[in-house]
Amino acid sequence: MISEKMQEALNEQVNKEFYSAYLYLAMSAYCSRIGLPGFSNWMRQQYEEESLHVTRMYDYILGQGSQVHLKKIIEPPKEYGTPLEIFEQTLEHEQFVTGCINELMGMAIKEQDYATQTFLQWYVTEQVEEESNVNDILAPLRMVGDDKGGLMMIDQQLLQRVPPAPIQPVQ
Ligand code: OFO
Repeated sequence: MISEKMQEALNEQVNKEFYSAYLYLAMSAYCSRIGLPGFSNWMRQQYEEESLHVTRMYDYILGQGSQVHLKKIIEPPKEYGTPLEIFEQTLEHEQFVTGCINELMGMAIKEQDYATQTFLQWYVTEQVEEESNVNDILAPLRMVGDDKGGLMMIDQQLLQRVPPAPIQPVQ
């Protein structure tokens, strides 16, 4: 059982995870449009990963006997600038999501909601990985700057990203 306040907060987070998925799909389309198939692939796999974040939280809300409330998803931008700018925006977004997860965890601690704390711990760990993955791409992007050859090499590496493994269902 979770509180109504927690139910509402988790539903808000479901919406934010949906937005993340939507944002990365829009970025994938943008990268494809500007001729960067590797960047497009990376964003497409990120979209798949965010979709798993959504359904994991959705399943938890239902499993707690609570109500899922699917809200309107904000429209993501159409333009994202240079490859470096795309990943700067990605990092900024992931830092925002980390803050949201931390707030949720703070609420679960305050409410002595141990089940939700355990559930959210997965997202806390995931956010560390998300930010680290983006930083690992930002570093070479900053190094190559405008060098087209360097950007093409990074694009080839990003083409290697494979679809995420399915996430274990929440008990
Ligand atoms: Fe769901 O982790 Fe990114 O946004």
